[in-house]
Amino acid sequence: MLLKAIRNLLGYTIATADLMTRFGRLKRSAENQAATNATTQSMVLYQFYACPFCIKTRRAIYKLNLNIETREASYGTYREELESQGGKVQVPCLRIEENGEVTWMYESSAIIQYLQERFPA
Ligand SMILES: N[C@@H](CCC(=O)N[C@@H](CS)C(=O)NCC(=O)O)C(=O)O
Repeated sequence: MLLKAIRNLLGYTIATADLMTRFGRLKRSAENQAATNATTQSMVLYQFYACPFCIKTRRAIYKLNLNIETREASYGTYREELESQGGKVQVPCLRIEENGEVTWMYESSAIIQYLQERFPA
């Protein structure tokens, strides 16, 4: 209980520090950004807001200037969805729906690498 509270406090502190130190986003032409936005519409990031791995992933998404919906999976419907459809409750997890196929990508480093390769600077 106490450990959980400390972990949450730390997580929210890191999340706030992240928001306060976000400089420089990738700039694209209007057309390129519109095409990128269209592609990322098929992606959703399941996350816990104060999880350090999720903060790291959100920061990379910000830097790459990607509009990816986030879903809070620490409780409720999105948690159940992540477990039943993704296979386990572990965040971050990127849900990618393309050509009628759904992929649940776990591991922050794998997600960041995938996004960097898919949307290069
Ligand atoms: N190696 C993973 C670690 C992810 C991880 O440990 N996530 C924790 C939250 S910080 C989690 O999903 N825990 C499951 C739970 O608390 O139910 C990554 O880099 O994504």
